[in-house]
Amino acid sequence: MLYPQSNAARIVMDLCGVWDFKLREEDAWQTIAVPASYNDQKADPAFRSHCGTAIYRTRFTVPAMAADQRRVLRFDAVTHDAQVSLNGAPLCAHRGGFLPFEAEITDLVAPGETAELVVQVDNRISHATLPVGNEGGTAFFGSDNPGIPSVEAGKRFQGQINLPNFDFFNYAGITRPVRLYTTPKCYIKGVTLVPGVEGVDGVLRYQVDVRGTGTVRVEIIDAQGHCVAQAEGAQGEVRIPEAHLWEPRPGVPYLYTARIAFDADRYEQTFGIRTVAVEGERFLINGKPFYFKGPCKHEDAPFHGRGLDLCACVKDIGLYTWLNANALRTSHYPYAEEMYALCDREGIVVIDETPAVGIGAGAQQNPYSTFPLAQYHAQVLADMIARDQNHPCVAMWSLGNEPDTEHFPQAAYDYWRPLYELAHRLDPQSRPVTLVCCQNDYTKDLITRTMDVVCINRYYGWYNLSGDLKAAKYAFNLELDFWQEIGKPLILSEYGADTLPGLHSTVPEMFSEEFQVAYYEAINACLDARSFVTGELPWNFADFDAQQGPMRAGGNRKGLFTRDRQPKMAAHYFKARWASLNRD
Ligand code: E8X
Repeated sequence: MLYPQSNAARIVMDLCGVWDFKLREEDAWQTIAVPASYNDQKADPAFRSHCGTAIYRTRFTVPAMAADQRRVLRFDAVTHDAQVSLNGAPLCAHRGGFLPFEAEITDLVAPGETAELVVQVDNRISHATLPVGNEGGTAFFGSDNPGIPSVEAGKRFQGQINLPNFDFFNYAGITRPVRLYTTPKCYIKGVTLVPGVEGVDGVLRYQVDVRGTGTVRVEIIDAQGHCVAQAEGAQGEVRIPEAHLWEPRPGVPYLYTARIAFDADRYEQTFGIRTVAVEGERFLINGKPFYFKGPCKHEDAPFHGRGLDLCACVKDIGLYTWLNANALRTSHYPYAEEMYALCDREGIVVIDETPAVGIGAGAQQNPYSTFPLAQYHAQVLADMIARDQNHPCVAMWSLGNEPDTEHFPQAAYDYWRPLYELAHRLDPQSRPVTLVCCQNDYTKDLITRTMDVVCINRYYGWYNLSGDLKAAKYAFNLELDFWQEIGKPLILSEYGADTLPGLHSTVPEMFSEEFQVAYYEAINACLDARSFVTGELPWNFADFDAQQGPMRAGGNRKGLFTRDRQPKMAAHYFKARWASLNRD
């Protein structure tokens, strides 16, 4: 699904702004900002605890200048499920809160006519959603006292509530832009670009999916605006003499533009000439070993919640540069398209992750035979790849985060291996694929070791061997001995310590800034001693909001930065480390 583009042939009308809103049908209309999560926009506690549908409403008028064009409504993301109606009639529905969907309205609203748009947004999570919600029991890190009559009665009194099986606030709403865009009747529906390198030349295989009849013309425009190659036909290959490669930071992330014409339609797709591969224990970009260094993130900011905040995106990527970072993982869901475009421009390598987090229910329940997810998960993976496939910054796909891979190892293998193969089949660039593994009994885990890159989240010294960094190093090295034998590149895809800014201790103890630095020094010493380690992704870039509970004091505090992006000591530590870290 192409990102909306305003040009000589197309119009984009932004429908963002202040809409009407109510949590329940019987409520009075209130104001709400779009795009943004609704949860933090009002002081009403119901906005944080709501479980169910909420209702958005707006009106828009189709411009007369769009008279002879296709007219399409596009929602970049509505979290989690959407039912959309136009002038009181059902228009479309979408399941899943992190990928775009659209509906053509050409024959439904005439130019000059004003239409009413109503969006019902459902924030409920369960064993059938991604991310996963618990059904009964508690939320992630929740405390439970099973069997105590008064507690059981209290749970019944609670009625239906969301129980996230994940550690981030279950933000909801119209979280990314809503637009009305137009195309000519004969139009460009999709663009697939597969870059390659031959000697000093770039080679671009392309495919343009069109509707209608006509000739496809492609011009390749360099960063200086010069046409350096051209081709005709809906698919083909163009050679770009002496191409400038897209290089991750601190290299030059050089971008070209494919300028496409089809009948009266026009579309411009930026791309980069770069190659990505895994060879032995190395991750290669443009044939050179690449070491991932950069914190995992969340889409999380004050007021907006998980809603697109372009200023926060620019600020955050600027802080990645400040950190001397070169990579990020889109934990734990596909981010807004604007973030990938920023990473393309800034040379930040992205591990693009599906919203498959929380697939597990402990040793007593096999999630792979009881959570109805497999088909839906495959669809979400396909939609994510289709959306993000042309971004040079995307170097690897992550099928999900921290599923149960130890209690039912064969069932886990049978669930995840087909998704691994599907990702390789669907991605025209067949990029490396991983699955981010939770702290577990890695000797029982059959699937993690089969990925192109082993990604493990490990919290030695925090969630286990808490505060004892000597024991943490000893235990982590024992596990690294195991992975050494597997012979795959390994990324430590999460490690971290909750840290209260301003809490200091001469003897580094947990939650102090000194401990956070000492923790990273200890674990990084283990990584530095292993040649098969190809990346370090601290958890997390910044403090972020999470489900309240006895383990969360104002959210998850493992940030290198505070939630308002002020550096803790660990941010300065990594800035210095990554400035001089020359690993390959
Ligand atoms: C944490 C992180 C959480 O925020 C992230 O979304 C997934 C968790 C640690 C593993 N990984 O809690 O800060 C929790 C293991 C439980 C023993």
